[in-house]
Amino acid sequence: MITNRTFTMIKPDAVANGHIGAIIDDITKAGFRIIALKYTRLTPEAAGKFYEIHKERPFYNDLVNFMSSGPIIAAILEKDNAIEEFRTLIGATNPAQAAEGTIRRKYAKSIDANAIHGSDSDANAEIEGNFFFTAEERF
Ligand code: 3AN
Repeated sequence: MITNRTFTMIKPDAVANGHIGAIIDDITKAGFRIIALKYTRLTPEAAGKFYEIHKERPFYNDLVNFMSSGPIIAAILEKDNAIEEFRTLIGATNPAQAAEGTIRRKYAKSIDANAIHGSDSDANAEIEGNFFFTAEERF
């Protein structure tokens, strides 16, 4: 099991609002190494599959619609203790509760359009990274 990697997406709101460069700058300045990175767009079907884990939650349909509403950045990142450190860097799911200086506090406007995704476990980081990148791209 890989323990020093996480997976992230810069979500459609942050891409549309012109924050790609600033967010990547925050990520690399925090000491994360970029292993793989792509600018892409999720179809509603792909977004539905990616968020299948949330299928029973009341916000599932809105989440799928939002995540397929425009281009995103997908990336695999590496750093010691990556999952925890990255979730600290991005801040709470609800940007109103995110700590000062976190990516969501700086760039997100609402709990649904919250600028960035960060994996919540090593197992999910691997599943999510595999969703977007081939074995060669993840090397
Ligand atoms: P996180 O991304 O912080 O791990 P999760 O895994 O609980 O949060 O939720 C996945 C995504 O679903 C969030 N990033 C957010 O976009 C959306 N979401 C979570 N909770 C809500 C909610 N109460 N209302 C609307 N969207 C939500």
